[in-house]
Amino acid sequence: MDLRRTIAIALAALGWAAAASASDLTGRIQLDGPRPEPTEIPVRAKSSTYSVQGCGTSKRSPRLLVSEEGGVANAVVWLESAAVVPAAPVTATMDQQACEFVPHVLLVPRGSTVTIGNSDGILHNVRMFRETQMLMHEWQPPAPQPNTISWRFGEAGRFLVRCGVHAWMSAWVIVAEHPYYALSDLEGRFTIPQVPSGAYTLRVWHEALGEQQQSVIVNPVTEPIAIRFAEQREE
Ligand SMILES: [Cu+2]
Repeated sequence: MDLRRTIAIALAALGWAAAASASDLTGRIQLDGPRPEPTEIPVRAKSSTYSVQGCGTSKRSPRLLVSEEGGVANAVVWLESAAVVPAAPVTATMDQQACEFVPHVLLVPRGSTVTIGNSDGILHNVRMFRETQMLMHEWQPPAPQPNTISWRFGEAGRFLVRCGVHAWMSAWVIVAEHPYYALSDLEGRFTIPQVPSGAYTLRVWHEALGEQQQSVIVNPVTEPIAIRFAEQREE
């Protein structure tokens, strides 16, 4: 085999290895400036018809959770330009506990089924919206009565869940169209696992801070990505 042919084969093998390699993309969402004070919301039902028993007297808004080091929780991070390969659907659970949806943000692949429960001893009223369109409106009797609602998410997108009688109760179901999505933890850290090497547009959405995007090159030596939000939007 002549040298030129050997080199050509070696280069082709290297190129294949680079294209086939995948690595975790990690990073951190950070809010610059002083840590915002949590917003306290007084607990009051829509009317005296509805109970707030077990809800406490006030709630901390879950909309913007910032750690002592400035890390932002519950930001959704995804690679917009990633090839659309479906992720396997799952069955996930969202519960109502002490008049809060748990978790506040739930990330699932498209095609997944989410079961919304009510562990509280009072009536809740689950409503789900996609932008301004209301997709669901269900009364949920108190536990221990059977009271779960299941919903299959056939389309990707962001779905807002609210309770119609307890105004502070809200949550999000984020339905991902491919596997390259992640949710930031309480320290603002995220990991998008096993991303094929290449150039992407990284997008970030947070319900109180808005959206950002930046270009990223993913390869086995990519450093953790820092994403900074500069200011807090109005509640
Ligand atoms: Cu409620």
